[in-house]
Amino acid sequence: MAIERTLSIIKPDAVAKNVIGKIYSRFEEAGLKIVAARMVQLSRAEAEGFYAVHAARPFFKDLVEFMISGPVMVTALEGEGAILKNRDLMGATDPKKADAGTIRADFADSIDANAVHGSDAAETAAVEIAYYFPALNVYSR
Ligand code: RTP
Ligand code: MG
Repeated sequence: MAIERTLSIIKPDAVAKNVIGKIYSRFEEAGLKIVAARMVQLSRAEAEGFYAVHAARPFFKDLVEFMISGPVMVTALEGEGAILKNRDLMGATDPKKADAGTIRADFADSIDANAVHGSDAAETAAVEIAYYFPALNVYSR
């Protein structure tokens, strides 16, 4: 399988719970490398832009409010099949439906406060990584 990059965001609920390190350990144990990272307090405009694909959905306003409720940890991950691997580690969007042992099953409280974001395809991964990191600040290793 090809080496890919994907964007992870540890959302405000998980940052507030002080589990950044525990979530990073899941990535590392699965063979994903952290190749860029920043803690960011998103502005409303940034959160709306990031989730623009969901702008017409009924949950959009709550999603934006939640994403700006505190700092997030934005991380670029690299590894074999990184996009799908990260989605598997995350578990289902609704933590009640997430498999045992996934990040959302273990750290998320609700479908709104669901601990992590992960890119869902190669195209979105490229756009999302570029949204947060100039190419020079992503370190393949
Ligand atoms: P994410 O983009 O954050 O990684 O989450 P995802 O792919 O698993 O889910 P997505 O469909 O992209 O939805 C983005 C976020 O919107 C919230 N959501 N709420 N109430 C609802 O029915 C609902 N559906 C989605 C979730 O917080 C989800 O992470
Ligand atoms: Mg999504």
